[in-house]
Amino acid sequence: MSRALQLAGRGLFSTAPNPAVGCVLLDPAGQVVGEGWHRRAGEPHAEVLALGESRGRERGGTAYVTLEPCAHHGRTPPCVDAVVAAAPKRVVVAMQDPNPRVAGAGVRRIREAGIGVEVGLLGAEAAELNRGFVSRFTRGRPWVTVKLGSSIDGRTALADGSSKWITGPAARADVQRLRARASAVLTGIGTVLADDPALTVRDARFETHGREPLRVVFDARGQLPPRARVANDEHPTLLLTSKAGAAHLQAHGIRSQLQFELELLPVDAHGRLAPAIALERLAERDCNEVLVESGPRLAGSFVAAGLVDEIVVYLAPTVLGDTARPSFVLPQPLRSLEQRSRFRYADVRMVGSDLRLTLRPVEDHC
Ligand code: AOF
Ligand code: ZN
Repeated sequence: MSRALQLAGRGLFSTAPNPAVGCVLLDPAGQVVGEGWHRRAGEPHAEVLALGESRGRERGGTAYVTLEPCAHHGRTPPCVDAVVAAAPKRVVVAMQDPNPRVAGAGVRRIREAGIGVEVGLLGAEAAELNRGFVSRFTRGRPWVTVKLGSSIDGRTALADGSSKWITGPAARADVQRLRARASAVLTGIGTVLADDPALTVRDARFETHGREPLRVVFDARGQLPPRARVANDEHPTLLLTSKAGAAHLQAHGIRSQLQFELELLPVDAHGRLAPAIALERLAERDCNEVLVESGPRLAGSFVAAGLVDEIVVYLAPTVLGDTARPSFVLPQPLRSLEQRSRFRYADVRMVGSDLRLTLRPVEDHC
């Protein structure tokens, strides 16, 4: 199963919206006779590729699959039929498929065919690999990672907005890995106006097989400037705005000149777009993982809404002082320490000359 997970990981940057899945087949003597991993949505699933390699030698042996074999007709026929026809003695599955079109039906079919089936081996690792896919089906929203580059005093830019380059080249290259696994990279109009980022994946180390993250811009008031890079290239961009914002873009001719898709969202009393609703819409668009690369307000609104699953901070060994911009601006100041969001350090390591901290929320027990 460990090998199957390793194979599955090869699809990490390319399978979305599908999950990354790996399969290893053993013959009755315990020899590996077939391996497969899912590469792209629309292409064959892991089991079918592994069976193509083993060509019958798996009969009476064992099949290891990191996700329950599918039982539905999607872009490809059900894998469970192929698995049952191959007649292994035993099928070991790391985790059940959260997709309601499968959801236990694959495991049931194998059992009904009289083949031994076990679920749960390295299940946590399999779920972590497909955290976005699992989140989309179980919570109706994507997995959310917030990325920050800051000084040791938590500052991300000088007061005038200048922020290139606080962290080093290795940290910036590492961000490419985060982008490459994301279905969407989300930012605010403030960042577009200040930095004009391209938010694209341009690193051959992360093979996306042509898939690219959707760039999503929160722009409640419709301030997208005509020359914004996110709206002047061939990569896909989605602008989330309000009714008033859309009218503003229309009135300024922005809508017709540029390359982007528009989606209207409701606004709160302060004219702000709600992150929770935006995430629901992104899940409806099959987004598994979202990377937030924004300024302090949008990042702060995600944290305050309890919508952050992971924070990745690249901490540069420098001090920018109190007039520089903070990492997070919360929509409401905290009135007591009890209100603070709590995280734990899940991983800490050096990336070039910077420190990379990975944080996960502490689950509330109250
Ligand atoms: C498997 N093995 O390798 C994958 C599975 O549209 P399709 O046909 O590609 O089906 C996509 C769904 O199939 C996906 O949402 C998930 O439930 C399952 N993915 N299943 O048995 C695989 N990639
Ligand atoms: Zn399948």
